[in-house]
Amino acid sequence: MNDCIFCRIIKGDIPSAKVYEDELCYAFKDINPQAPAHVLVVPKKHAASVLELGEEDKALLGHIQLVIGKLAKELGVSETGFRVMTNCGSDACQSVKHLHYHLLGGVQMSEKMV
Ligand code: DGP
Repeated sequence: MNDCIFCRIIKGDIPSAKVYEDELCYAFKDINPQAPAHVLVVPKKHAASVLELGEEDKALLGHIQLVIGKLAKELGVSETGFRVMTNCGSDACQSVKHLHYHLLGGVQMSEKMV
């Protein structure tokens, strides 16, 4: 989508600090990091959220989970722990309408989720 900022990042039209890329997904450092390690993992296929994905996307979603684990190791947070979250919709304050997973680590986090 031309007007989607993450699609434009994936295409290279907008610069990003890339940490990983393969045929299905792209990962880059969050512009406004909330933790020492804060990476966004996004599918190359545009979907606003998981609500727009279906059975045909099962392999893609599984692949992203495995990439997140690989990146957690590469970022050095797999031993200490990390958090993975995706915001969906207004109550969750989703600001970019392209499915993305926040990978956060490198700091002791709170037990609170909201
Ligand atoms: P969310 O609130 O879950 O939709 O988070 C969107 C995240 O995307 C937010 O943490 C900031 C990040 N972000 C927004 N625009 C850009 C950008 O142009 N570059 C990078 N690297 N991150 C961005």
